[in-house]
Parts: sequence; C-alpha cells; structure tokens
Amino acid sequence: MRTQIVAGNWKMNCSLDESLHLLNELKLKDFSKSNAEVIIAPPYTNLYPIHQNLKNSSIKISSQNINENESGAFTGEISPKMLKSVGVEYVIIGHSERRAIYNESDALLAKKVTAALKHDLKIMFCVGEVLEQRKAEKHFDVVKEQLEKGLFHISASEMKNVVIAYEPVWAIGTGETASPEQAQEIHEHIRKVLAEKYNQDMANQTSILYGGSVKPNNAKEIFAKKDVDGGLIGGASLDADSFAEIVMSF
Ligand code: G2H
Repeated sequence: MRTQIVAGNWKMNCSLDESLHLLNELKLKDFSKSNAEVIIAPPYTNLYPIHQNLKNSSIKISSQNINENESGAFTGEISPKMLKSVGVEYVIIGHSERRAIYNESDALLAKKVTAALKHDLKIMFCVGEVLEQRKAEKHFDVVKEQLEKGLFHISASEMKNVVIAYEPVWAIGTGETASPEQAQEIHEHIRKVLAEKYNQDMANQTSILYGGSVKPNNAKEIFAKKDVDGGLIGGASLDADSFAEIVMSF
C-alpha cells in the first residue's frame, strides 16, 4: 500500500512566534487517528526551532526549496547539507511559484533533485499546468514533460525517495479546485507515465499528492479517488483546525 501524505506548505508566512504557536496547536491534534503521514514545510528561518520543538512528535519537516550546489558563493541560498543539519527530511522541488516567479527551469530542477538525493533528503516534486494549457487540453503532455525533464534522470531505486505533487496552477490559492474526477484522471496519467519510464511496481508504490485550494470541505472527496494519495496544502495549512481536519480526511 502507498504512503498517504498530507503536507502543509506554509509558503512565506509566519514569523518565528507565529510558527511556534501554530506548531503547538498542531501538536495538540491526535494525528494518530489518521492514516496519513503529516509533513509541514515552514519558511527557512523557522526550520530549526520547529525541529527542536518537534521532539516526540510524528510530524515531519520539509523545506520549501533547496539550492543545487554543495556550498560556496551563492548569496542568499541554502544548501542541502544545511537543511539536513537542521532536521529537514523532505524538500519541495518545482513548486509552480518557484517555476513562475523565480524562473526555475526544468534543467535547474533536475539539478536540485540530484542534490537532494545525494544528501538523503526526500523530495516532493511538483508538476502542473497553467490555465491556458488546460484549456488547450495540453495538461497531460505538460505534466509528462515536466516529469521527463526534471525527474526522470534518476534511477528506479532513487524514485523510492520521491513523492509527486500534482498542482494545477489555475487552482493554487484561487479557491478553484480541480474536481475529484479531474484530479483522478491526471493522477492516473502520472502513474502510467511512471510505469512506462520505470515499471508498474514502482508506479504503484509512488505517492501522488494533489495540491490546489484543498480545504476541509473538499479534501475527503478528492482523497477518496484511487490514485490520489494525499495533498499538498497551502492556505488551509496555516490554520491548525483546518489542517487537522484535512489530515483526518484519511
Ligand atoms: C498550492 C497549494 C500548496 P493552496 O500551492 O502547495 O496552495 O492550497 O493555497 O492552493
């Protein structure tokens, strides 16, 4: 059976005090009632204090980004080794905001994937089409190309450390959500692409998350689809009750 995951992407929100407050609220929730693995991705500045405050909790920590280099003159950047040293287990790579606002190319994302794996960091690799591509019915091709160019240079055994997050850009932070059927259709496509590149076993074992305006009132029906293995949650992850309700949808 695949690992079910609910990950909260806090984006550029929460000062240190606010992060610790949110964390304390999350720690009061009984996530053992859910089958999902719970991950939070706070901003860089709050990773270490959160790690320190997470002792004895099953919640795992992710960063929202990573630099592809080992070390050196890269002002403002954070290396894989630094992330590892503050207790980070996962990294988000290829979020559409990084692709669009910071012009992160498929080639750069491929380097980030290699760097993360080299340092034993697990990856949540994001793919997803923009509205024009969806309207032109190019979404299947777009997602396949993003996987081929950013991820498929790694081996089948390395894929065990990768989770894929499908996030249609038109549904991110907009209140628009893909319907459960739209999510299922493209998740099934992603699994087929994985099987063609690697093998069916690998495809069956890979968790594929949905992201894009997941809220407590729509999580259950999206997560009920057979190829949807969880969610990458933005806005709703900033409220402990909402996030916990989404986690409990499993
Ligand atoms: C998509 C998602 C989290 P939101 O970016 O990755 O954000 O749930 O706010 O649409």
